[in-house]
Amino acid sequence: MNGRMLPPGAVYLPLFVSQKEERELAVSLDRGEWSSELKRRVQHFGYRYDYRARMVTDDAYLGKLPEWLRSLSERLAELNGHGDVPDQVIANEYLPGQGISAHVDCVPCFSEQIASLSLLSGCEMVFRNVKSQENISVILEPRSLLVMSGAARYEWTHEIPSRRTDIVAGEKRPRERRVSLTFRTVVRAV
Ligand SMILES: O=C(O)CCC(=O)C(=O)O
Repeated sequence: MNGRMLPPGAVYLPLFVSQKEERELAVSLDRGEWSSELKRRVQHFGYRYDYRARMVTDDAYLGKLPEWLRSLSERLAELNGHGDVPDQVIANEYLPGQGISAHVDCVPCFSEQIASLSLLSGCEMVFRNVKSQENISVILEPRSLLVMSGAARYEWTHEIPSRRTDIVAGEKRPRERRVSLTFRTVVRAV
C-alpha cells in the first residue's frame, strides 16, 4: 500500500482487477459516449449526477448498470458490510495535467461506501481533514481499488491535483491517461 497511511475508514486494495479486466473495462468505456460537460470527460451509469445542483434528481435514472459493470458492483457489495449494491457509477477520464478538486461526495445522495477503481495509469490522491486540515497523500496505482467509508467518506475531502507528474518513492512519474470508475449507491432521489 505504498508504505503510506490512509485516513481512517479508507481501504486500499492493490490489483483489484487483472490486466485483462482493465483492458476490457477501458474498451467498454471507449465504446460509450464520453461527455465533455466538465474539464475532464465523464460518463454516468445508473443515475445521472447533477454537478451544478449537487444532487441526484428524481428524473436522473438512466437504467440498470450495464452487464460489464454489474459484476464489479456485486463484487463491491461483498466487501460492503452494509449490503448496498452500488447502482451508480461515474467514469472519469484524466489526461496528464487534469485532476479533480477537493470534495466530499454528496452526503444525502449516496450511501456510506464509495469505491473508486483506477485504470490505465496511477495518480496521487490527497485527503484533507475538514476540521484539522491534516493531509494525507496516497498513490493510487492502476488496477487498485480505494474504498472510502466512515471518516474518510464524511470527514476528509479527497482530490487529485491537476498535474502531469507525481513523485512516487522519491522519483518523478509522468502520468498517462487514467480512467477511474467510482461506484456509489443512491440513497434517495430528491
Ligand atoms: O478518480 C478518482 O479516483 C476519484 C473520482 C472522484 O472523486 C469522484 O468522481 O467524485
